[in-house]
Amino acid sequence: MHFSIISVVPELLESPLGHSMIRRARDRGLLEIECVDLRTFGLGAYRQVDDYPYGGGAGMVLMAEPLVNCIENLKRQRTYDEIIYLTPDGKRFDQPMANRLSLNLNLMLICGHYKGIDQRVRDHWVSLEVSMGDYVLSGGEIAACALVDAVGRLIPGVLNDETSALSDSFQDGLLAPPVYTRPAEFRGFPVPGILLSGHQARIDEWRHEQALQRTAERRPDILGD
Ligand code: 6GU
Repeated sequence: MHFSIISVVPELLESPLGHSMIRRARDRGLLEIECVDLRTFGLGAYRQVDDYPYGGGAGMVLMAEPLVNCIENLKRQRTYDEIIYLTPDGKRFDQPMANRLSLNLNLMLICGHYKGIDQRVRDHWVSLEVSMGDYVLSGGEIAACALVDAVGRLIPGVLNDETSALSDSFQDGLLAPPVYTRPAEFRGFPVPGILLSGHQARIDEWRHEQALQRTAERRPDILGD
């Protein structure tokens, strides 16, 4: 799977996408991530990428021309399944959306900055607008990293234990149950005895009950009925 990420601060993308699982997926060729500096397509001697908003108001707007030149340059190199703009007024990202996006071959991500991007780019070039939640980040880069991580880890072979994505919180509509590791007692606090019992069927049942209970307590909104 290939991601092309357009940003005015590509440095922000490097570390989050350069370690751990995502790094290993890239090293193994399961995941390609290309970060494109929008400034490369900036206009004039100063490589201008933003300008004042028509009608006035605070903040700058990313101009249509550098952005569309960048998008068109990328589109000459591959066929994108989606051109995604990361924005707080987009469709809320969730596990089902991550699952759907993981079925694609090529995704382009556009990180906005300042007051956003010229609306004409959104209207005529962007195919999907995605938000990471109801709060405002100062740019789309951290949101893009979250999307690439959530989607990238679903690509077959990326996780060491391929079944482990299936037991994630949200993947079955429930939060994940609590987990414990050694020692069996820590500062007087024991691990629930059932986990040491060796009865796999009862352990599975206990985990399911814990997941239900945790979801009911913390996220009753995601419980169907
Ligand atoms: Cl995708 N971008 C920005 N700038 N802020 C956000 C967001 C995205 N999602 C939530 N807040």
